[in-house]
Amino acid sequence: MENSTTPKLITIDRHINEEQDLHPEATGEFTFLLHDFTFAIRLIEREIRRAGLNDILGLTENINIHGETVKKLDQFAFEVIYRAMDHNGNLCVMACEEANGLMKIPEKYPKGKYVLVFDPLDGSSNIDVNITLGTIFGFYKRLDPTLRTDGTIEDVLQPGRKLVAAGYVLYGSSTVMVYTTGHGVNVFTYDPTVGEFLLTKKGLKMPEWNNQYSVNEGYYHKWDEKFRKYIDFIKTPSPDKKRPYSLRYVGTAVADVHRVLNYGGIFMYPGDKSHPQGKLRLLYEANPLSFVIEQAGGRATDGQTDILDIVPSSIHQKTPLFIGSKRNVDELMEFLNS
Ligand code: AHM
Ligand code: MG
Repeated sequence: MENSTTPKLITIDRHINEEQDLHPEATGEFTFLLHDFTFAIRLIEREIRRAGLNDILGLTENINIHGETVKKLDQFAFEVIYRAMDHNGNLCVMACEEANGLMKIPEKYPKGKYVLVFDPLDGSSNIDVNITLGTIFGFYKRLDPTLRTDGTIEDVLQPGRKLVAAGYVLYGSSTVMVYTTGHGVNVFTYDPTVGEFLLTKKGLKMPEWNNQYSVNEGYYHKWDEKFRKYIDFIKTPSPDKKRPYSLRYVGTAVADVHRVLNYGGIFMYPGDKSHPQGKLRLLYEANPLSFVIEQAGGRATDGQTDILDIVPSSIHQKTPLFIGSKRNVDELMEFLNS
């Protein structure tokens, strides 16, 4: 039987091991971390796929730090990730959209050299209506990796440029994990029959341009003049038929950015009169998504600074986000800088 051209079947664990082999200095700690993280993701994926059957839809009685009512599935995802990651000895601290302060590693467990930041369930408003959800994550090395003490706020407040790995999981028509360690973007698709993530795209590069845009245009009246002009421009028909652009908006950042990653175009969540910093969080959403998009050849900015160069000053800091194909973001910047 001819099998020399058949692509290799690679699980995410195998892929992580192979990447580790490229770094002789690697201790294997990071491999363990990702192994535990993908285990948590499998549990979340199982719960999402059974949502509606397992009394998990709807609200809890808790209000989170952002004043939003926490949904049951949000709470579940948050707890599962924390419980899968708190005891493996490789993390020194975690921070997450749903927790008020830093999430410490319990005293009884050893502390390691990595920091985890995450948005356990992105797209909460879509939970009860069967629309695509996501999980976003990023790993940093702590500032002094030789320490074995609790991680500090300084360990968490590092710019996105310092991420050692980041990505997201998209619970869509299938579940995919999109992941980078700074050596290109790899996509793994979950096979629920065997419980494994399998490598389905390696070194993904995004289109340089596309005439699709994604933004909550209901806020048009609150945007500043320059941004409105850009939106008016991309909707105005042009003789070469490249405009008007098509609008696509799911309302789950992971889903909107994933479409942009694959098809090209631009996703935007700008600041506005009542929310100058927009809605999305720098640490848990903008940074990991921007790391992926840059690694795929795209661009991400807050309108002035590349997202990955912003030095955070607080863990729940928000930022305007303009992210996508390089030429699309460049075009927007011409309007913002005019
Ligand atoms: P969440 O993490 O609480 O779900 O909030 C973030 C979500 C993003 O996924 C999405 O892009 C945005 O909120 C949608 O906000 P809006 O409803 O204002 O368009
Ligand atoms: Mg979110």
